Amino acid sequence: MFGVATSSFQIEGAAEQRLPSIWDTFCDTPGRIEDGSHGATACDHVSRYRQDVALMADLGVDAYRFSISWPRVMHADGKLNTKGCDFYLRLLDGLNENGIRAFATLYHWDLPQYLEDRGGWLNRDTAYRFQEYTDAVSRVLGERVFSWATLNEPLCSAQLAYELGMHAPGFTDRAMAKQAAHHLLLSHGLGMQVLRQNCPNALNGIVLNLSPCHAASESHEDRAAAFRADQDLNGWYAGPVLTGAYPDLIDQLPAHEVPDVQEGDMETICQPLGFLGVNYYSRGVFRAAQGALYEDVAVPGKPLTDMGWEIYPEGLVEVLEMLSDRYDLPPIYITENGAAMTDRIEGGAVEDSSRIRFFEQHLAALERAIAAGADVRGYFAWSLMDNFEWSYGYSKRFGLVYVDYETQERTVKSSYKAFQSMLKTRNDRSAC
Ligand code: IFM
Repeated sequence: MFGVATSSFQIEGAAEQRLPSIWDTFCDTPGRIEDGSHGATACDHVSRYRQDVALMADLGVDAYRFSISWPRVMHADGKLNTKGCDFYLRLLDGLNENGIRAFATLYHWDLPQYLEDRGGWLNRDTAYRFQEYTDAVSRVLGERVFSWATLNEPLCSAQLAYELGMHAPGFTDRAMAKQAAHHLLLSHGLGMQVLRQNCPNALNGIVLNLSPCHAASESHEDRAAAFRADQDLNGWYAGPVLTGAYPDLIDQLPAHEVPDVQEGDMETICQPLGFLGVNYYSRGVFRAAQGALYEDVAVPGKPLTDMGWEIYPEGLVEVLEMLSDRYDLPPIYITENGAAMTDRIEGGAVEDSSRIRFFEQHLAALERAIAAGADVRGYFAWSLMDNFEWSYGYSKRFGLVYVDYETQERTVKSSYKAFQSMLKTRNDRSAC
């Protein structure tokens, strides 16, 4: 199954038709977004979704992964906002009419601001509010959705948002990050219970971002640092979800950084999964550092994307191997993979050959992983179109479709045409 992915805050716009989210507040805070921009309009997808669905139909994808904006579909009193839901009903109808399967993510970082005002993910109650939201939304949209994911990349919602200050709400405290991570994981477990009840025939799961963690040198110290990084970045999320336990790193944390885990939480978090979504972008290289669990280092001379991330296709094989070595796995979907490149529109065209090469290399790596036994059922390119890249604003372009943010004109890039031709060749072959 091949698809493309997006998320609500990054593309939807129509901010005036929903409640504010933590990302509105973050964008309103000077200095938080690199280019000083705001996600309020983004790709104006709420008005232009028909055109965007047509672009997907023309691309020939089997599936579309998008997220639902919690502040669009719920009122602050916990009641469903039926007007907000109508947008998703129309979108889902459009997808279904074109034979495109809907992969809906419930939480891709746009927490309603009213919940942040009550403590956000530091407040255990937010996990129960997530369960309530999951229940309301899955009852209304459930029949039209092929697959539900509870969370997208809880690592980012916890670490980037509470420890590194790079994402909303922008705190810089590891103890907070660990507590937020626990409540996010709890919300996943509570959400899964509801999804199993309301949508037993859907493919229900979670999406994690995973990266191989390499040591900067063969020294014992650097290898130990890379091992800690792996536990902190990968195991902290995959472990609880797939085995019901945090990695051993939990015993090395100072007491005030150990999250409050209540009786039964780990069982709640470890629910049977219909699928595991894996987002893969790059590897990490780590060394030991005074006063830190690990420090990441840039390896000179490696090919980089416009995000400064190393292009490392073999990492996809390594991540899939690591998962199967460690866990009993459900079927896997690569729910995001892609690259920001310095695209230029010239004469109405965008020649993004470096992105085409990126996809070719990663799909070849995926083929190797599947040949080695990985049970991967689908692959989603990030992203359908250029969009609001969080704290980088509109300065980074990941799309197969170029967006002119002044006019909202969409222009398909060469990578879109390459993806389209790959899908067409596949369909022609399977017809023989
Ligand atoms: O744009 C993000 C997306 O929201 C989550 N995964 C990584 C992408 C690129 O940074």
